[in-house]
Amino acid sequence: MLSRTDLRSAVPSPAALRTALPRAEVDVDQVLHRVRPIVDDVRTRGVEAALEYTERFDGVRPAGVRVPVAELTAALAGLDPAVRAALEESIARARLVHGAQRRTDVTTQVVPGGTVTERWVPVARVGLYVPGGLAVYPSSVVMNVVPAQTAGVESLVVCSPPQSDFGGLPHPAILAAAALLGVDEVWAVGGAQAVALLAHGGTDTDGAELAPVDTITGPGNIYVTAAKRLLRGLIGIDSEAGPTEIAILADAGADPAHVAADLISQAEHDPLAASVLVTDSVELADAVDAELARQVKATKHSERVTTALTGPQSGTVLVSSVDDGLRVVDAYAAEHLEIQTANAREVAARVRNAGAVFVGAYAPVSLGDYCAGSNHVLPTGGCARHSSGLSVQTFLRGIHVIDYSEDALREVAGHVVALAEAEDLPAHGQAVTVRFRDNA
Ligand code: HSO
Ligand code: ZN
Repeated sequence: MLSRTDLRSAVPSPAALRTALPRAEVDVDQVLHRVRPIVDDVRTRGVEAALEYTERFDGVRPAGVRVPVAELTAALAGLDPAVRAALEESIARARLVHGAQRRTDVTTQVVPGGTVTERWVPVARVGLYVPGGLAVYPSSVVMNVVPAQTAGVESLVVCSPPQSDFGGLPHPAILAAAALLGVDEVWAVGGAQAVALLAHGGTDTDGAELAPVDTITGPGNIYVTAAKRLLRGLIGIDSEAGPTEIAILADAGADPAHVAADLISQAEHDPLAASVLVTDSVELADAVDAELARQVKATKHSERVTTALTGPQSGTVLVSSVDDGLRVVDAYAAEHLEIQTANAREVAARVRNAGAVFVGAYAPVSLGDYCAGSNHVLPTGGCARHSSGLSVQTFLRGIHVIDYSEDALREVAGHVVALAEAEDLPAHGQAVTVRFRDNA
């Protein structure tokens, strides 16, 4: 079922591997010209423009942007108790992990009387985008809200497209998740117009202010991503989210039924999702193919899964050893990487590039999607080579605070003046020497 790339005779260089490996082409640039007028229009006409685009693209026109708090409470009351319990567990584990990861301020004494402190300060207001579309993900509300709250962000707004099936409100599971997390500001708007409204703010139909945000996070379709790219700078963003990816590095000892199930689990997200198996065992590759044929038939979203698994972005890569496999998965830099080999922990410790690493037979990606405590908003499309997933850090800024006494400044004054002269910026040196002229 999966196409094969055979690298058993030689593994190309990391640069050459980038083109040898399967990967979806998602060209955000190509939609920028369609998204720019929407963003500009929402900047000048605000809510009125956003509601017009909502009507055009989502086929529904809510009375206003802000969802009444009573709707959040009602959605939570109507939530299936089993789903509520699962969300509560997911939130508790995410709070545990993210809480332990919040950075603390670091003060370094450079000389007696001279210190530099790195102070971690949360951004003031954050917009969390939660897509509608193919699937509805209350778990993504958890994954966006928990790190922001843990960072100490005081003002949070969740934004999600209104659904005609639910009376022009975002999906009730999204509203319930927001309520469970203590978020009371939800806007019923999606797509590029949502991102533009979050960035610029506006006035709701009832005259209430919709305050602009400082940072926007959360995955979305290509139009949402394009809008985030256009507005980056005015606002901070997380890394751009492309279709989901799973890579599995497995040897002959892996269970083909588990490997196949995990490949299918992420293919289920999107026809463009990528499922990549990297193995040194042809027998395993064959057994996984047989399992895929069997399991795909039985899975609910088999059409979408089949499209994803047979697309050019998915496939099996044959290598001659686990070490070579590591070179391949490092070059690929998957959003999710499972290690299903002997000594999985030791192999996982050698991984350099991945959004998240799942170790051994009992850590499937779905665990991380919902209930591991880790974050599931992760870099895709090879961005794991340079970026991390969403974390408490995304919502903090490290501010350097410089505190020097008179003596500490006097001690280093000569060096400041020398560097200022060398750069032909004598006024810089002057700003130091002026302080010591009287008592020199
Ligand atoms: N695997 C997705 C996240 C998700 N899975 C949400 C289920 N719900 C991207 O990491
Ligand atoms: Zn998933």
